Amino acid sequence: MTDTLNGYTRRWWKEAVVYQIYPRSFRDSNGDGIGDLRGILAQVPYIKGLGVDVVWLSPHFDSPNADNGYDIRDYRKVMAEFGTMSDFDDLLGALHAEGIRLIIDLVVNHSSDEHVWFAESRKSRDNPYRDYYIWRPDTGNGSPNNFTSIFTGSAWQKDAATGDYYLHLFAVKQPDLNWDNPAVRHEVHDLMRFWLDKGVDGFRMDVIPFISKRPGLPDLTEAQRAKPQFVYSDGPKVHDYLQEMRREALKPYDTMTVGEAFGVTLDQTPLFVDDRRGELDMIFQFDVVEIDRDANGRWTPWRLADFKAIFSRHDAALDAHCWPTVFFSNHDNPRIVSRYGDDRPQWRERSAKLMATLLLTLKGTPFIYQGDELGMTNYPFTDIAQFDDLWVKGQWREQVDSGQVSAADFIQSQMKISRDHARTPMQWTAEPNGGFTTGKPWLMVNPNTDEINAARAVADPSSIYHYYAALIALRRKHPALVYGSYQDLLPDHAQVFAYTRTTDDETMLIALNFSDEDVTVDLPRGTWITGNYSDEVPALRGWEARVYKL
Ligand code: ISL
Ligand code: CA
Repeated sequence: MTDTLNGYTRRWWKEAVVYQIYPRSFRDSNGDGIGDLRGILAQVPYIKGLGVDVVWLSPHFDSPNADNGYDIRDYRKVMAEFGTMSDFDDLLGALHAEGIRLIIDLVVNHSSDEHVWFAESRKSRDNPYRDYYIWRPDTGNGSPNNFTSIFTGSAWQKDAATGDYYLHLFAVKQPDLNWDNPAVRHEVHDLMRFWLDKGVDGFRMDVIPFISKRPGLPDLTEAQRAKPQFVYSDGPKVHDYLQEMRREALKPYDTMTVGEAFGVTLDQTPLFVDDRRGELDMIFQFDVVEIDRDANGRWTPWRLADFKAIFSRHDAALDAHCWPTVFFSNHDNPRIVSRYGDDRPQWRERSAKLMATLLLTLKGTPFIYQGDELGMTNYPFTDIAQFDDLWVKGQWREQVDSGQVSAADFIQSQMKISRDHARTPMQWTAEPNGGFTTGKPWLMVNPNTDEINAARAVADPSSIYHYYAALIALRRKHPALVYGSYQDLLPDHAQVFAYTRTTDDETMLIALNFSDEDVTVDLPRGTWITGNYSDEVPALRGWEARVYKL
C-alpha cells in the first residue's frame, strides 16, 4: 500500500463508506415504540451485509427530546429510552468485531436547557456556570438583538430567575454554549475524551461552525435575515477552537471527524478541512441539499445542469489537501428517491439505484442514510397532526396560524421538505408497523412497507439493498472510484450526468440518465462493469445507470 494515490494521502476514512443510523427510528427491541441500542445490535448482520465501514449514530445521549436528542441533558449518559451504557458498549464491541467503526454525534453548539450547567447558569448572575451560556440584560427594548432562531422566531428567551435573556440559535430548549469561556471548551474536550477512551472512532459534529459568535453580537442586516446561518457560521474564533480541539482532544486517537457545516460557503471550506490546518477531516457542505430551496428557503424545482455544476465547482475549489463528503440525505432531509429520483412505482427502484451509483462513485466519502438502501420514500402526509418535528410545528404557527399560508399549501410544501420524511421508522418487514416495533411506533410507518422492506430486499438478489452492496464492493476494488480525478463530460446536458474518475492506472466512466425517457448520448464506452439494467443497448433507458471501465 503506497501512502499516496493520485496526489491524495491515503486515509481509512477517505476509503470508507458510512451508514447513518437515527436510533429512534431504526429498530425497537422492547415494544415501547422507540428504536433503541439493542435493536441496532440485533441488526449488525444487516449493516455488515451492506458492506459499510463506519456507522454514524445520531445522538444517543440523555435528552428530554425537544429536538429528538439534539438537545443533550447529560453528555456521559445514554438516553434511557435507547438503553444503558452497557448496551452501548455491547454495540460498539459488536461493530468492532465486524470491522465496522463507530462515530457518534457531538452536539456542543448548544445543550439542553435541562443540562445541569444551564440549570445552574440560569439561577443567578453570579453563579459559577453563568458564563457557560450567552446572557444579555433586558434593557427594556425587547430582545438584545434581531437574531432569529433557525427554527423560527427570536433567538432570545427571557428567563424568569434573573430577567436576563439567553441566546438559542435553535429551539428555546437548546441554549447556546459560550465557547469564548475556556471552561466550556475544556468540558467539551473532556467529554470527547470520555467517549474516545471507550473506543469510539470519531465524531460527526453538529452545526460546529456556529460555536464562535461575532463579538458584540451585531444585528443581522435585512438581507442576512433570510439565511442567518451564513452569519452564525462565520465567527472569528471558530478555527482557533477547532485547532485547539484537535490538539487537546483528538490528537492521540485515530479518528475521523466530519463537521456539519451549515452556513459554510465553498470558499470557506478549505479553512475547515485543509489537512495542513489541523481542524476537521471533512465537512458536510449544504450546496447539494439546498438545490431545491429558493432564497427564502422555500421549495423550488431544480435543474440537473445546476446540480452537476456543484460537483465541478467543488472539485475545482478543493485541492489534494481537502477531502469532500458525498451525501444526498440524512435525518434532516426528505428521502433520496422522492427528491432526486422518481418515486412512482415504475421508476422507484431504477432511480434509487441510479442515486446509489452516483453516491458511491463521486469523489468524497459517501454517507448512506438508513432506509435509502431500501428505496424508502417520503411519507404521504395529509395533516399537521401527523408531524413530529418541532421545526414544522414552529413554521405552522408562524405561517398558518398567522393566516399567511393556507393549511393545504403548508402541507403541500412540507410534502417536499419536511424532516419527518426521513424519520419515519425503518421498514423491516411487511408485518404491522413494518416490523419496527411490536408496540405503537413513535412516528407512523409508511404504508408502503408491504412492498418496501428489508426482509424482501435481503431475499431478492436484484434489490436496491444488494445493488448498494455491489457498488460498495466495486468502490473497494477500483481505487479510481475513491481517489480518481473527476471530470464531467456533459455539463450542460439536461437529462444525462456522465463523468469519469481517473488515476494513472484506470479510468471509470459513469453514465446516468436522470429522466424516464430513452436518451442517446455520444460517450466512450469501454467495458460495461455494472448498472441498473441487466443488458446493454445503445440508448440510455429511463433512469438507467451504467459504470464502464475505459
Ligand atoms: O434541517 C435543516 C435543513 O434541512 C437545517 O436547517 C438544520 O437545522 C441544520 O442543518 C442544523 O442541523 C443540526 O442541528 C439541529 C438539529 O435539529 C438537526 O437535526 C441537526 O442535524 C440542532 O441541533
Ligand atoms: Ca425501545
